[in-house]
Parts: sequence; structure tokens; C-alpha cells
Amino acid sequence: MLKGIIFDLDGVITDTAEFHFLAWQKLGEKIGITFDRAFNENLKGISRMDSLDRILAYGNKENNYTQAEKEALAHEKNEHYKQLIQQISPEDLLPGIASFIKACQEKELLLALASASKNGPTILTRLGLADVFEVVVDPATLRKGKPDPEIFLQAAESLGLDSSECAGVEDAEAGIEAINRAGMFSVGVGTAEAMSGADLFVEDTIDLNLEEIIASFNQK
Ligand code: B16
Ligand code: MG
Repeated sequence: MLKGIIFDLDGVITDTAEFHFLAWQKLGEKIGITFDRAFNENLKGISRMDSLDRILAYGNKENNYTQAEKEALAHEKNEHYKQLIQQISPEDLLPGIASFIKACQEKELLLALASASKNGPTILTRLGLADVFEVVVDPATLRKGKPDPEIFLQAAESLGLDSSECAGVEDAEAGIEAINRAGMFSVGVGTAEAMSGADLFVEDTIDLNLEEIIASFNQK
């Protein structure tokens, strides 16, 4: 029986990708690396330090910085990002998410957040969702990022549920792989091609339907 839903943040609950892009772009200007929104797609769901490594590799500067210098660069990006996310409000919830969460609460499902973002709690507060999730996994406690299942396994354990009682909702291919490897029912938001690994997919958050997810979950 479905007892818990574990949500990704960026791309599922709200769209922070543009803010990440603007903040990385500003850092890129300083270190002489230019990239566009298409490249930014490669950074979705990827941790801050892994994102920096990808940007440095893209600019052929992967050997130009010590670990301490890279940490300073990642910190600087995060300072830009923290400024930008101050403007987030409940209006920035993706379409249909408020009613989907309400439907989950009416069914008394337990809710968790499994985001790679260390800014997750701040963003939830800005969105007016601070009290909605029983569990918010702290990504600083994880050894491995998505597609490793660790973040979803930790979310289920903290909810007091077995993986088989949970569904995960993700917009990134690495996220769907993480949910599947955690032994959970995977719900994808995105194109049929990108979400081909998901047990169920919708093209847009507005199409998330709890009854449909429960029916499909029960058939699996
Ligand atoms: P932070 P998600 C991810 O969020 C973003 O998609 C990714 O672009 C970002 O680098 C990562 O969080 C870390 O974010 O720098 O705020 O710790 O999709 O896992 O909710
Ligand atoms: Mg995401």
C-alpha cells in the first residue's frame, strides 16, 4: 500500500534551475568560462561541487584550482544564489503542485523532500511549504548523489516506511534511476524519452494525479 511520497525540489515543486544558471553564469564571468542554458541542463540534480567540476571541465580549467579554491568558488556561487532565491514566493510553485500536495495530505500520506540542494529548507519556507514535509533529507549527510539511491532510502527510513511503500517524484533521469534503485515506484515529470525509466510519467506537474499514481502503484 502506498504510504509515502518523496519529492525532488528543483523541477518538481518549483523551478530553481534559472536561478542556479544566473548564479553560475556570474561566477563564470569572473573565472572566464561562458556557457548557455543548454549546458545548464547538465547541472540539474547535480550537487554544487559536482556542478562546479563540470563547469571547470567545460572551460578546460579543471586543473587550475586547488580544492580550497574550488570550495571558495562554490561558496561564492552560493552567495549569488542565496540573493536570487530571496525573490521566491508561493506563486513560484509549479502548476498543480499545491493541489497535488493537498490531495496527498487528504489521503494521509507521509511526505518527504529528497533534494540535492542545501538551500532546500530556505526555498520551502519561501514557498510557504515549511510545515508540509515530515522529513527533509539533509544532503550534507549523504555519501553519494543521485543516481545513487541513498537520498531516497534515507527519506523512506526517516519516514519509518519501507521502500516498497513509497513513490518518488523526479524530473531528472538521474533521479528516476535513484528512485528505481531504491526499490520505489517512480513518477517522472518530463518527456516520454527522458522519463522512459519511470514507472509512470506525466509531461507537466499540472498532470500529476494522485488517484492515477495509486492505481498504477497497486498494479505494479
Ligand atoms: P545547492 P534538486 C539540485 O536540486 C539542483 O537541480 C542542482 O542544479 C543544484 O546544483 C543542486 O540542487 C544543489 O543545490 O547548491 O542549493 O546545494 O533537483 O535535487 O532538488
Ligand atoms: Mg530536479
